[in-house]
Amino acid sequence: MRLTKYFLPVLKEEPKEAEIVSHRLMLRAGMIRQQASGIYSWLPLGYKVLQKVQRIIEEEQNRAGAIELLMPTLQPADLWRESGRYDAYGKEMLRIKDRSDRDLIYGPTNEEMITDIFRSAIKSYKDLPLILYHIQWKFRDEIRPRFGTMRSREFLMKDAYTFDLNQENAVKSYNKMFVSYLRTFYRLGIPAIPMRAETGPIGGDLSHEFIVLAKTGESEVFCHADLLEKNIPSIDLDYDGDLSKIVDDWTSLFAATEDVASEEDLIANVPSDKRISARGIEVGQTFYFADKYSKPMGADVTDSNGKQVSVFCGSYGIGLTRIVPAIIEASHDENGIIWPISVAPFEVILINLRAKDDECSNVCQDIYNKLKKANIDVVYDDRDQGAGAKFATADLIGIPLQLIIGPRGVKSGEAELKIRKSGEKENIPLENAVQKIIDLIVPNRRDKD
Ligand code: P5A
Repeated sequence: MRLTKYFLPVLKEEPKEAEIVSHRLMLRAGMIRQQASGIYSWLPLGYKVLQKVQRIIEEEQNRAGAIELLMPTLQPADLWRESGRYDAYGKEMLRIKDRSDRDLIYGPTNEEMITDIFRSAIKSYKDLPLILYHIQWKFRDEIRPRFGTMRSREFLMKDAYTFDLNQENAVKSYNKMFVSYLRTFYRLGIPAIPMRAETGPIGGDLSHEFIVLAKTGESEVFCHADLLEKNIPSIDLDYDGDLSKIVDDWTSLFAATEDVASEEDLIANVPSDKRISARGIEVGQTFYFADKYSKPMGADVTDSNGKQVSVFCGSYGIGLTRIVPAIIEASHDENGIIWPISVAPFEVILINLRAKDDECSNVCQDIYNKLKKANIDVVYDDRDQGAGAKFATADLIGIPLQLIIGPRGVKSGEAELKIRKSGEKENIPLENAVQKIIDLIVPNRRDKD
């Protein structure tokens, strides 16, 4: 992509409405635009990040054996009357009438609809276990939407649903999602800690919130410091093997949100030098609620004795539009965003310091072509602007590598390579530039570990 042909409406001034750094930087970097309270457009740069986040989540869900489908945003109220949640959900649910006066809702979640899909097709224990998921917009009429897309009214969620014959198998499915979440957040550059949590309007008696520690986080949390040092299960993991050891390893150390535990619990359960009392961002949550929906909605299967039984279920959410600001909260400096390579909107920015100089532009064009050919996601700053403005934009939008080429370097056969994260700069021979970038990017995409 060439910046002269792109749509990147960066802001010069500090947006006054933004209270936290991620919101400020997403507005300044031209990633989002607010259209109404808690409702946002995703501009090209932001949308590119959101799509990379989505791809990683899909890869890890698929790896764990979940199957993707797509349910609509609008749902008939009658489904929610069957489960009893139409009245129970309260004012957060956006209720709509169509022209025939039928009640619809804009889905805040999909337990009812997936249960309806399940019961229409699955009748036998032989078709279990089953894990289905989709990535779709949700609406919750939050009292206090704030912090940009961190807590919005319309937001993009990945929601998975597991169906099993009995509790023992349902726990195996829960563990699959639990482990896949550890891997997903690691790949997104925000290793998240699973913590015991309240179940709220989703229900059930077992739940974990996946928390990224951050000063600006909305949740008060307590945990054992060793959880920050744990290893993430590798890509060679066998999802059909026994995952209970991994889950036990993570859940045996104390970690809980303030809704289920207190500072006193932390003191009672964790040695003094290992106590963490902090704030965090909830990027995902898992629930096991057995037959809460399957029973009232008649989602039964015949078991091996020919008996009809309600299926045992769980649901598993990740907030995609919250993950983007969560990554920024975890990774930025005073000049702007610092993207992890795995979700960076572009992996490299090629900065032409003299767009009007033919020789310099030819060298840049050649390197640009070679990087594209090598499948490096590159953006080419070919704008006719001063060096200072170009460096400021590159830092603000957080591209991990900056390859800087000017007329002097072209004469001496050198380019400058800057690493956004460390600020390190190095002169490299022009003829090695492409290979050097490949070597820095490809092994750090986190798609092979
Ligand atoms: C699990 C999947 C559920 O809704 N039903 C289907 C269950 N869980 S949840 O915890 O309520 O939401 C899942 C994740 O969605 C994100 N999220 C939000 N993101 C932005 N703005 C909001 N207002 C918002 N509400 C929820 C969170 O990441 C949450 O973990």
